[in-house]
Amino acid sequence: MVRHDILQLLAAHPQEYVSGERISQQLNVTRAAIWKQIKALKAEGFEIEGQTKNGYRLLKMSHSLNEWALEQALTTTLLGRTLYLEDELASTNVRAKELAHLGGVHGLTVLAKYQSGGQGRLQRQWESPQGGLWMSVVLRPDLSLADASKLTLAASVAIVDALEELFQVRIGIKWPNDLVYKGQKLAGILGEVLGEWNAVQTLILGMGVNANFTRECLSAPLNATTLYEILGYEVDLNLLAATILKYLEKELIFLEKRAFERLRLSWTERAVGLGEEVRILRGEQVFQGTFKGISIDGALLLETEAGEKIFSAGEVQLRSKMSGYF
Ligand code: BT5
Repeated sequence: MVRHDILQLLAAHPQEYVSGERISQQLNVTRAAIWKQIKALKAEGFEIEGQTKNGYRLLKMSHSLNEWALEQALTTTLLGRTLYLEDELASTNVRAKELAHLGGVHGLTVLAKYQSGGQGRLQRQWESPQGGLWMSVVLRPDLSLADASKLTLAASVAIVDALEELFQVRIGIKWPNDLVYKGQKLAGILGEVLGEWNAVQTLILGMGVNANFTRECLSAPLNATTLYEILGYEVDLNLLAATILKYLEKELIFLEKRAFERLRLSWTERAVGLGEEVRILRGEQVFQGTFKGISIDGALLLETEAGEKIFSAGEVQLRSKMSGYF
């Protein structure tokens, strides 16, 4: 793509002018075509200075999602190496499922700048305005169906670690898969097993992080926050996506080596509410006890007066005893 070739050329000479003539010769495109592409790049958020005499120079990379910039930021071997980035999709999970059915490879990653029908678990909605990180990865790991829930645990850990590395913020995991900052939801994960989990096992791992938008972009009743609210500046979404994929790949390698206990401990270290008195809601039933931790399958362990009880995600909701949320 000419646009990416121009970027590549400018990025190879940071802070320096590259003449229009040179770009035109090297890429075999007209000066008018270059100007058009530079305009498009600026609209994507790249800061490019153009001078009639000297040519163009790249001053700042874009913080919005861009295929080329994301590829530059990737350090993974498999995850994100096949990439689809769209301006708008109903849901990246739905698109990833379609691509998986068409033979999409392990690690194939779908991103959208905006989702018109973002999905949460159990048919719930996920609000996905512009500026967020809405990403789904197709995984065909060397694991069994029983291990599927471990992958969503791994995704939670990967997001927490990426945010800590990049922004030194400490995010908590609220069982099973809410990522929260001071009790407010910052990110969520939707893991979906595809079709039959036989010889080829496929799971779609959807990750949504509220990033470069204000709290007002989400509907009022949500107990939510965004990276912009926490940090006070816009983050580089390409770097964020690449760093999450880096940690996810690392967790996946451990999981495939059956190093499950390590993941359980990583998850537990990042969990909120451990050791606290909590209530578990299962339909009309309410259980009360101490949140002891999780089993390796991601089931919640609750110590009640009647002994230890185990709850798997999906069927129940966790509530702090005092307030609605942690
Ligand atoms: C989740 O569901 O938390 C999973 C969210 C997964 C979203 C990603 S984005 C990329 C991929 N493509 C998709 O279509 N989905 C995935 P759950 O635990 O069921 O939480 C859903 C609930 O969170 C909703 O019922 C709202 O109460 C709340 N919510 C909705 N949008 C939110 C947002 N942007 N931030 C915080 N909370 C939100």
